[in-house]
Amino acid sequence: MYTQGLDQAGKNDAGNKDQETAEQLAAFQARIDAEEKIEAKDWMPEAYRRTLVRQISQHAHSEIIGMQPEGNWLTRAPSLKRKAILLAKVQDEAGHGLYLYSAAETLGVSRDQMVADLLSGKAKYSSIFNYPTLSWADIGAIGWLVDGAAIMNQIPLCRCSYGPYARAMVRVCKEESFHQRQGFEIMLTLCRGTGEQKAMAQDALNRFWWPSLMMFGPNDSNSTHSAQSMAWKIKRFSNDELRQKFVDITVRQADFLGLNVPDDKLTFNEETGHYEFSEIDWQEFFDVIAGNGPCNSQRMAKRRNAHEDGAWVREAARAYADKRAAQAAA
Ligand code: FAQ
Repeated sequence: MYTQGLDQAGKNDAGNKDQETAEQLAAFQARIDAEEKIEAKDWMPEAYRRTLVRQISQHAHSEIIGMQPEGNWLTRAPSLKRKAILLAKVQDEAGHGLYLYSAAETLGVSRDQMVADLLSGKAKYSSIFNYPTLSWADIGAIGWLVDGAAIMNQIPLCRCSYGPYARAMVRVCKEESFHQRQGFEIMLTLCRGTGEQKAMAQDALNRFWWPSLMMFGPNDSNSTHSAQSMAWKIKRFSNDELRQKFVDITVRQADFLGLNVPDDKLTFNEETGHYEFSEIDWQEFFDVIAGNGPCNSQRMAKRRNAHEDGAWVREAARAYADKRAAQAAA
């Protein structure tokens, strides 16, 4: 297993934040500033390790919970081809979750612990997956907007200072890029279809636009982790910078589709070369991440059931591993 032998990964020599010396911290920052990759067995400040465990595990949980809204349409996809594509996409998301759990494990946290933190509600997952998928067009909107926002955020993560996370993101981004295109293609097909189909696409955009912008996190002024994460080159761009890049690209794609972005104040500023948009409803965002979004309880209930249903698989794997270990010892 990739993570075997990394039991001490990410732990500083003293295993105690109070004993980190100024020299150690300065030498670590110098490595970051020199664009060196930090690897699992390298010395790192305890706060760097904790930040990565938080972000990578939350990212992994998002991929896993994110399978649910799209999984909802697997049995109702409009054709066999659409069903096969959606099935492959949902499986890709499961794979992303697994790479990310593995990357987090290199930091000395167990997968059992990460899953326990998700199931207890201690760990977050992306706000976007707490919205319902009411029509087939929502599957197009998720690919186009949600995967589109995910790529915007994740391409810079391929240059994250922590090697195992950065490397995991390379393949994830390639797959997300395919997901984004398949979503856009669903939207294009609907927009070139009947009036009813186009209205369905518009309705999906209306419901997914603002939640997609919220995916990038709070405004920079309210982002508790950004300054430190940027100094450590975990994040390369701030939440607002990435959100703006996403708006600038996506509004033009909506124009191409002939759809209206649901924002009366959306205007292109010729001087800055950027679109200006309305204030996000931050109350809604904070309600959703506090567990009070439209589907939070449904998503968590489904995940808990799936975890319980999988208990026999974990038991069987454990029994098999014990048997192999006993054979090897004999
Ligand atoms: N939802 O100080 P910041 C995908 C929390 S993958 C929920 O700005 P940070 C693929 C944040 O955790 C989507 N919580 O935090 C797919 C923190 O709370 P904490 C997931 C959020 O970490 C597509 C607090 O607010 N992608 O979509 C959200 O510096 C289709 C303060 O915020 C990633 O996870 C939110 N939207 O920046 C799958 C990418 N935003 O932890 C299936 C990696 C913020 O102190 C289908 N993550 N919070 O309790 C990141 O880049 C960062 O973690 C940010 C947040 C940018 C999300």
